[in-house]
Amino acid sequence: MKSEWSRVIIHVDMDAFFAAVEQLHHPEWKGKPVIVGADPKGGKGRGVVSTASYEARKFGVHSAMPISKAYRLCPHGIYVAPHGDLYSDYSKQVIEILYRFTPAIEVLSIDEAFLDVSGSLHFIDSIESLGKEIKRQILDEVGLSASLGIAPNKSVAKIASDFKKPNGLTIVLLDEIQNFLDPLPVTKLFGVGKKTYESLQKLGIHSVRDLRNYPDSYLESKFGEAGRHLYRMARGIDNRDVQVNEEIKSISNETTFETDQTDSEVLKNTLLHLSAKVGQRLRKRNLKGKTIQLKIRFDDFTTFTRRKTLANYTHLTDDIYEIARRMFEEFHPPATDASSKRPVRLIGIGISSLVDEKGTQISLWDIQNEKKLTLAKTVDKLQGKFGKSAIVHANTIAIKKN
Ligand code: TTP
Ligand code: MG
Repeated sequence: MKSEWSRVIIHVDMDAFFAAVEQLHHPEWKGKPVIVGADPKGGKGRGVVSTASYEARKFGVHSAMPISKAYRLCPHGIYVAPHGDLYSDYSKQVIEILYRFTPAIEVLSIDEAFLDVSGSLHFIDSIESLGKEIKRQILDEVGLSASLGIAPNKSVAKIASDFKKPNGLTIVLLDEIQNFLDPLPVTKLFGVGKKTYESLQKLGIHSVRDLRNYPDSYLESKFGEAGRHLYRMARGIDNRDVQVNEEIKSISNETTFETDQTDSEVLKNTLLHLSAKVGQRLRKRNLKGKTIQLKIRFDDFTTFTRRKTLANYTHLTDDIYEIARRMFEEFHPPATDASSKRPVRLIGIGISSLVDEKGTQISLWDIQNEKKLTLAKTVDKLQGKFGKSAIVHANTIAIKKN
């Protein structure tokens, strides 16, 4: 492949994803303004727009807009409540297609992913035909349209996928990066939020080209570390690798004490705190595990691990703690006095043999899907459902502080 491709990174982003899935399920909604989000209640509704079909965007409706405003702009629109499970299902189908092209995939959210196809180039005729093929397979097999950006790095690829939405395919070669970025508004650069944009505007910086007039040192003096980031982003410099989502085989948390501990109460409280953390992480990922591991490192750095496999899968803090405590007491028997106990430097709890909540072996996608599920599950809901362990968690933090 040509030398302008040091690496080939593809950013895939589905078009109007939630709305497009709704249109797929209701063919009569195709070509119409579909708005997914809160109930507009005739203009009096509270809440926001999740997304809007491109037909609705023509009226000015967009994500995160108050639903009441959307209703004013587009009263004849088709308003739909979100169907999270359905979107997850489609997301899974799309990701499965992407895996045909490379195993080097980083799923960013429910509807976007980076692919590093640098290693697959000898299989293909051209970058363009590869991009077209990915889009074709998604459209033919799933029925949805995606926009792709292809570039030598992640940040340029992401900007490129957004460049010709919907149904776009934008390829930016290494020596085209600067010409591609220069005319764009700085808001297109990764990390330029509202605040940074306002500060940049005050300096008269609107486009990427404007930003490039300022040296590294000036931007750093104005914005600190973020200034150096801006300098690099404006030049399309980004060496970050695609972070391949790996299957999670275990979940663990550990704590190193500032001073070595002999106090069993402190140690057990720490175990409880760690159990709560592990439990929360399992529940958040809709996972359960069967094998609990205790890790303990003493003041002389000797380290032991103990494992115990339960009869049933669990994601409960209490179950994890109970087993961990019993294993811990092998090292620190409750009846012995503190002076004869070895000082502990580090203590950790892990859980493995993971399955999803329904008890089936977890697949790679289920792990990636965890990120997406957090979109739909609000923290409130999580805390409401698992309030007890959230409180335990808080208590044990407090105990540690005292
Ligand atoms: P996006 O990819 O940002 O938006 P989109 O796919 O709807 O439209 P496009 O990419 O063509 O511009 O987000 C993906 C999905 O995430 C979106 O369909 C709905 C959801 N979402 C929200 O629920 N709230 C939000 O504020 C945003 C931005 C997205
Ligand atoms: Mg999208």
